[in-house]
Amino acid sequence: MKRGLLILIEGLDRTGKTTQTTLLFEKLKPNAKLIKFPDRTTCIGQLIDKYLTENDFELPDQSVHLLFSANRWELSQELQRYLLAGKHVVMDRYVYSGIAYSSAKETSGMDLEWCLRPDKGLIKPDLLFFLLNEDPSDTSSRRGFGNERYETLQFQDKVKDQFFNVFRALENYPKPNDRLRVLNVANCSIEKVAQEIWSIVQEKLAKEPPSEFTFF
Ligand code: 2DT
Repeated sequence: MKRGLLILIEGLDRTGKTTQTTLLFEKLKPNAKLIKFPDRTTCIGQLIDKYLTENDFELPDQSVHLLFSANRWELSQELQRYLLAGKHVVMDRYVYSGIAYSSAKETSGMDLEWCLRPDKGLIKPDLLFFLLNEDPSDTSSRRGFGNERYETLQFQDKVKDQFFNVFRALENYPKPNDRLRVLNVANCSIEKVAQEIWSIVQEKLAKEPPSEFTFF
């Protein structure tokens, strides 16, 4: 049986990731699953949620990083099972967010290599979309921005730089790459972005799917 594709959508806060993952999932249904990280429903996910939403709940940055990674490992076998059963998995955030957000915390001494280590061995996506809003002040005007930890313009700017450092380190960015597509979504309608994503996904689906997994 052909295995399913792992399609990941990454980006800064409020760039439309969740909307786009949902729209793509709807198009691929019923042969698809939707996975969002952090998955706040698991025991580890509940701790992460408390950290993100309660300002007085403090944890060392290193512990938080490891919790996010542990949250991915919690779902890793399920993920592999879905893909092997031929289901496509649409994913909202993953390892790239994990590294970019943690390494943007400059005082904690967690560099890219440190951050990647606990995620080593997780399945790599077949397609990775990075939604970029070139004007971050635009993002902040979206509903709900500022409610959670990390949602400040200054921090988002650092995270953006770190995303590109991660892409340089892991995906050979800016050289052409089969996996990574950077989409500038500033001033684009939801429908236009969805269309662009869908045409790239269809192109990928038309090709012979890779039988082997690649891992971080
Ligand atoms: P959402 O707003 O998408 O629910 O994310 N984050 C996420 C990390 O710091 N590390 C990770 O590994 C992941 C997956 C990004 C909540 C916040 O959690 C951050 C924003």
